[in-house]
Amino acid sequence: MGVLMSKLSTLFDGFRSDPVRILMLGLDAAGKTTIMYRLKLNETVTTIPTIGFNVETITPKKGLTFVVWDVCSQVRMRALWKHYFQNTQGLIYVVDSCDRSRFEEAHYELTKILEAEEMAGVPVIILANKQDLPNAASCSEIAEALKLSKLTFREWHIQATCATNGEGLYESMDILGTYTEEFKKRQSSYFLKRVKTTTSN
Ligand code: G3D
Ligand code: MG
Repeated sequence: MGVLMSKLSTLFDGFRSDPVRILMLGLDAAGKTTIMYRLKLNETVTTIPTIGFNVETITPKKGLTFVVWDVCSQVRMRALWKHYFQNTQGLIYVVDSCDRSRFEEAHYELTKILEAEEMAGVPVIILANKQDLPNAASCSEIAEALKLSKLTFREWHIQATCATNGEGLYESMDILGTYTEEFKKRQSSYFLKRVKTTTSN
């Protein structure tokens, strides 16, 4: 029994250094694809509305590898988001900080995502993007509009970003890395406890 537990522990230690599966969502035109390629290439790419999804492996810092799924977000396609939830270890939720008229919609969609069973406990980083534009809402204004203080049973953080010059992106990925590490540890200890209970019954 002890040997089995220690083998499982070693197995999960191995998982910890595996790439982390990150889902990036948010309303259309919030800046998701721009963020993805800023992180991947450190340059601003010309984007067209995403059809289907983009998936890229990014390494925001040494020893931290994310596989980021940037899924199309036009209204009629949002019903497909749920098909990407399984095995997600971190969520990046991007908000256009200038588009106050859509904060309520952004809140509605975020709530729906986080209510899904597969997303239970998954940490979330909210990117208050387009901070370079005049009249961009602050993080606290967006936090209030998205009712972030009501988020429970998961770690979250809101970060001001500008995808076109990269400001705030690396800091937020660093925090996400820490959160996903904790999430993976909690998942493996939960799994180990379940194995222990099953084998001792
Ligand atoms: P999406 O993938 O979330 O749908 P995109 O959004 O990455 O396609 O970006 C939508 C538009 O917002 C793009 O402009 C892009 O250049 C712009 N954008 C993204 N991030 C920022 C930012 O931080 N600041 C500013 N000023 N613009 C940003 P176009 O003109 O191509 O539609
Ligand atoms: Mg896109």
